[in-house]
Amino acid sequence: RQAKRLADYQAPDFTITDVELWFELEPATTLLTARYQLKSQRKGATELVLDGQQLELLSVKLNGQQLTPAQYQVTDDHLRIDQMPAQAELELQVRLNPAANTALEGLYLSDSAFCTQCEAEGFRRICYYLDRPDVMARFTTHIIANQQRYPALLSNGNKVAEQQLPDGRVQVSWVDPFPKPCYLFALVAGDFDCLTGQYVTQSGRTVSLEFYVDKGNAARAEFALEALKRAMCWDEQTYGLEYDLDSYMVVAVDFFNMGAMENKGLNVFNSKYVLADQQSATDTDLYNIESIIGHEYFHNWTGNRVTCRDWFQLSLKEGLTVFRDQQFSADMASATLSRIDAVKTIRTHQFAEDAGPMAHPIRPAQVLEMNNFYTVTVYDKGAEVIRMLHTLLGAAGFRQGMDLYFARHDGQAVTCDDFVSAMQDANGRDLSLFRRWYSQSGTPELTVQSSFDAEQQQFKLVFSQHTAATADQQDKRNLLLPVRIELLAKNEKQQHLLVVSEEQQSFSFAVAEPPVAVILADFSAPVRLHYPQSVSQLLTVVQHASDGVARWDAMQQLWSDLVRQAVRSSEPLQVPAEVVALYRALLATPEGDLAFLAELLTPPSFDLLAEQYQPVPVDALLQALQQIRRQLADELAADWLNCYQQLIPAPYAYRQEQVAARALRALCLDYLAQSGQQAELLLQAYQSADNLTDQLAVLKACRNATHPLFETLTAQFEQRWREDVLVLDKWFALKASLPTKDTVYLLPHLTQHPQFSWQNPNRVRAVYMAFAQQNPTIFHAADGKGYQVLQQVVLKLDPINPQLAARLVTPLLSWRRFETHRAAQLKAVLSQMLAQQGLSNDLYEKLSKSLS
Ligand code: HT7
Ligand code: ZN
Repeated sequence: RQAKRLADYQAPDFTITDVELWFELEPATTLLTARYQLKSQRKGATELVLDGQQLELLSVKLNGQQLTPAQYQVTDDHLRIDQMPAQAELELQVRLNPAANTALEGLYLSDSAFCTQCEAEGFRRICYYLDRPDVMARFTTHIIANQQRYPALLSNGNKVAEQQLPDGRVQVSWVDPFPKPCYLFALVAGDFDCLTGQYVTQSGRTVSLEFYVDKGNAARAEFALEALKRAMCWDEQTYGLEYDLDSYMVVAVDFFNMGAMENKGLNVFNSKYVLADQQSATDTDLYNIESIIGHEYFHNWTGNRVTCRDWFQLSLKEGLTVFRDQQFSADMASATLSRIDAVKTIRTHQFAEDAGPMAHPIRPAQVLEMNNFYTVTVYDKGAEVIRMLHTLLGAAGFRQGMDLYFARHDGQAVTCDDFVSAMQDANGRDLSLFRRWYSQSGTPELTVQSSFDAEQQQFKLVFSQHTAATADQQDKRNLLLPVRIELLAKNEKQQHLLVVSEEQQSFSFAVAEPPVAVILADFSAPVRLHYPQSVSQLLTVVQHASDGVARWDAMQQLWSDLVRQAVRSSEPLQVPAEVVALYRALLATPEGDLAFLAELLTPPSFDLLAEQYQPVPVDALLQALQQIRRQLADELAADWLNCYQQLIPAPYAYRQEQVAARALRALCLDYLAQSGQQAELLLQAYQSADNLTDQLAVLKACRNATHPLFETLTAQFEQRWREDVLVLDKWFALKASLPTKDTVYLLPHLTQHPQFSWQNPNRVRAVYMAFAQQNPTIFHAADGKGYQVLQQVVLKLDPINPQLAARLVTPLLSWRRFETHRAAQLKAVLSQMLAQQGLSNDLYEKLSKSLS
C-alpha cells in the first residue's frame, strides 16, 4: 500500500474547466453521463489518468468519438487514456448502485433519499475524474428522477430549469457559477419537508434559506435556521464576508459519517446537528448545532471561495474555520465557556493524538488514507495555531491579514504557506519561525521557574521549551510561543504578552512584592505547562485572576496535583480543607456566571488525567477520582442540596442565564445522587423537568452514581423515545456508559434493539463511542473484555463502513501508553486485527502505525 507524500506534490498535467452531469436516479442502478472539458496544463502532456473506484464503466467518448476498450485502460483505481489532445471533450457513462453503498461516500441512500458525500475523495466513487482539490471546474448538473418518489431534486448553485420528460420523469437542472473542486459537489433527491427563511445581505441581496428535513420535522429545524441567520450576519460584521448565491440549502440526513459537509450552496448535515427542540435536544445539542451551522457556513469563504491546493493543506480550511466558529460561539454564548471547551478538547484528545502512533503535524507530510486525517490535530490544533496568529497580530492585524488573503486568493486552491504569507505581508511581520507550527508534530513542554529579587523589586520568569520526539518525527525545533501572563500582587495586577522563541528565555518585571503568577492565561499556546504552584497560590489564581480560563485552569491544576500525589504515594486522596471551604463558599450563594461556576467546580475527567501519565495508572486514577467524588459528595451534601434548591427553574428557554443555571443544577444533582439516596428528589427532578437537558441531568447523575433509580428511569425514557432515534441515541449512550461489570454483556443486547442499525453511524457511535470514551472503568477492565468487544465491532464494521471502523479503533491504538498487562492485552487485540485479510486502507493505516 502506497502512502502519498506532500513533498511529491505536482500540479496536474490536465485540468477540467467545465463539467456537465446527467444523473438518472434509481436506487440500485443509477446511470450517470458525465461530460468534461479538459485542457492540458503542461506542454507535451498526453496521458490522462482519472481517479475512479467501484464504478461500472459503460462508455467513453473523446470529442464525440466512441473509444474502444483498447484505447483506454481501467484498473481498480484509475481510467487511463494515453493519447489525449491538449484540449478535448470527454464523455463517460457509468452505472452506480447507491443502495449497496454502506460506506456513505460517493452517492448513497439515506433511508430512501439519495445523497452524496465527496470530501475528501468520494467523487471518484461517482465518476472517473481528476479527484483533487486543485482541479476547479464549473458544474452543471441535471437530475432525472421519478417526481412522486423524489419531489426535491437538489444540487449546487442555482436551479435553472425543470422539465417533464415524456416517460413521466422530471429533469431538474442546476448551474453553479463558482468553479469548485469536485469534493464540494453535492446532489440530494428525496421527499422532504422544507422550512424556508430569508436573509438580506449587507449589500441588500435577498438569499433564500431552505432546510430540507424528514416529513413532519420542519418545526425542529427552526433553531438551526435562526442560527444560520446569526452566522451570516456575524461573518459580515466580523470579516466583511457576504454570501454569494441566491439560495443556501441545508439537507438533514440520518445516515452520515461526520457532522456536516459544506458543499457549495447545498450543505448536507447529520440530522443530529439540525433537528432540535426543547423536548428532544439538550442545551449542549443546541450549542453544537449553532456552532456547526456556523462552521459550515463560514466554509463558504474559508474552504470554498479559497480552497486547498492538496489534501495535506486541509488545516488551511479546517483550522481556520474551526477558529472562526469558535469566535462565533464565543460571541453568541459564553466566551469563557467556549474557550474552556476548546482547551479541554486539546488537552484530552489532541495531546493524546500527538503522544500516540498517529502523531502528525497540522499539515501532515504523508498520508495513506485521507479520511484518517480529519483529526483533532488538523482541526483543533490547527485552530490553536490560527488563534496564536490572532494573539500575536491582534484582532485588527489579523483582519488585515484575512482581507489580504481573500484579495490575493479568491477563486484559487492554495497552501497553508500562502495563508501565513498573507498574514505576514499585511502586518509587515516576519513569521518565518512561526511557520514551524505547520510542519512539526508533538506537544511542546514549557517549563517555567520564577524568582523574586526583593532588593531589586524584580520578578523573574525563566522559560524553557522542549518538544519530545513523536511517532512520526524524531527531530524537533524551538517554536514561537505567545505566552499571556498575569502577575497578581496585593495592590496591583500586571498583564503581559510574552513571545518565547528560544530554548531558554527569561523575562523580568518590576513589582514591589512577590506576585502570584498566572502563566498561559487563555491557554495562549497549545503547550503542556510545567509551573509548580502551591495549593494556596493556585487558590489565589482561582479567586483573583482576571481571565476566567486561567481561574478554571488553576483549579484543574490543583486537582491534577492532588491526584498525582495520591497515585505516587498510594495513599487515599484527601481533599484539602481549603478546597472544601472554597466549594462551600461558592455554593452558598451561587451568583455571577453559573455555567462558569459549574465548570470551575468540576474535577478533570479520567481521560484528561490519563493523558498526563506514561504509563497510565488506570486503576489508581479511577480510584483517586472516586475518592474525590465521595468526599465532595459527603462533606458538602448539605451545600449541594442548598445550592440546588436555590436554583428554581423557570419555564424552558435557550437563554444563557438559564443554560448556566441548568448546568449548575446538574452538577448539584450529580453529587446528590452519589450517596445512593435522594431517590425522591431525583425522581421529582426527572418528572417535573420540562426539557431534555434537565431530564438527562438526572439520568447522568444516576448513571455516575450507579443509583438504583437508573434502571427504572432509563426504562421509562426508552418507552417515551423509542420512535425518535436522535433522542434514543442518548439512551443507547447512557446504557453503554454505565460503569458496572454487566455493561460489557449488555452491549450486544443494545445492538438487538429494533432501532439499532450497523449501517447507521449515529447508532454505532451512540453505543460504542460512549462505551470506549465515557466508561473507562469497564472499557479498561483488567480482564481485557472491553478491548475485545471493541475489536469485534471494528472488524464487523470495516467492510460496511471503513471510515467509521477507523474512527472507532482509536481508543485501542495507544497501547504503549498503558501498564504492562493492559499494554499486552491491547497489543494482542491490535495484532489479531492487523492479521485479518482485506482490511480497508483506513483501518490498515492506523493498525500498522500502532504496531510498528
Ligand atoms: N469538511 C467536512 C469534512 C468531511 C466530511 C464531512 C462529512 C462526511 C465525511 C467527511 N469527510 C470529511 C466537514 C467539515 O469540516 O466541515
Ligand atoms: Zn470544516
